[in-house]
Amino acid sequence: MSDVEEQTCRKVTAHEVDHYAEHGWVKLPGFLGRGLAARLLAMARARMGDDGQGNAISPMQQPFFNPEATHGARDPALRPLIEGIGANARLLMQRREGLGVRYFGDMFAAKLPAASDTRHPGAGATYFHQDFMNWALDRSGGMTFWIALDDLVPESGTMQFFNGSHRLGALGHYRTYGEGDILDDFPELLSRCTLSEPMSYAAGDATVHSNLTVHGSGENRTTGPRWAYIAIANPADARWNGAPPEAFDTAGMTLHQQLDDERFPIIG
Ligand SMILES: O=C(O)CCC(=O)C(=O)O
Repeated sequence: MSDVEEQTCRKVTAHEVDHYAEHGWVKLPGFLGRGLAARLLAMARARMGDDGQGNAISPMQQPFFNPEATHGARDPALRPLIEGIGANARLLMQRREGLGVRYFGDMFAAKLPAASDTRHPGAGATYFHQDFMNWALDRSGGMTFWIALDDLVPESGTMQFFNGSHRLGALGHYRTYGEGDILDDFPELLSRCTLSEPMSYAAGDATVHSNLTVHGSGENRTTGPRWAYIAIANPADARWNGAPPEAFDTAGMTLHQQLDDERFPIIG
């Protein structure tokens, strides 16, 4: 493998682009080489500890995983990967000629073992939801690259997707389902879409899902953290819709402005 490949991801194939368009998600085997996946895992462990709980508790508390923001767009060690992800997002997005892709965020995501006592939130199941409403943007098209940093099996709490659910429109904010999930409000998902099996990933494999695709994952029933790296991309013309997002600070922003280049640089 060349030095360049060791710093970034491979390119998606035409078949993968078609799968994403049809199903709203796609699996990317060998998206990162094993060397890069191992380096990212070492970085995650250095920042979060071997138990995935050594970092500060995130203000954005949710049961899905313990997050550690990585600010990859301004980290020289991560920037080549972020740009590789941007280039792939552009291929998957299939928007108008010349429209770029913006960085939106990236983080390590350690789903903590359900059976052990944890200091952090993040040891629950990821109940089924869409991402779009939480991003406070005026248009969809954005997507999440979810990259396994370790070999992961369904018992680790791996991703599942409702096939084609990206065509069903906006199905509510993930914090509005009380003790339940999206299926309480939208049981028709079960008749209108099939559900993928929980994924198995080798370290470096990824899935990408649209921000309108309903997804979730089970509890981590293993004894160690489930290590993933998540990077999010949006169309370059995305604008703030005026809602208070969890993902970014809106101080100084004006309604319907495009995301700024400083925090959300063009990456593809
Ligand atoms: O890692 C998980 O379990 C959930 C991830 C997720 O919801 C997302 O990447 O949008």
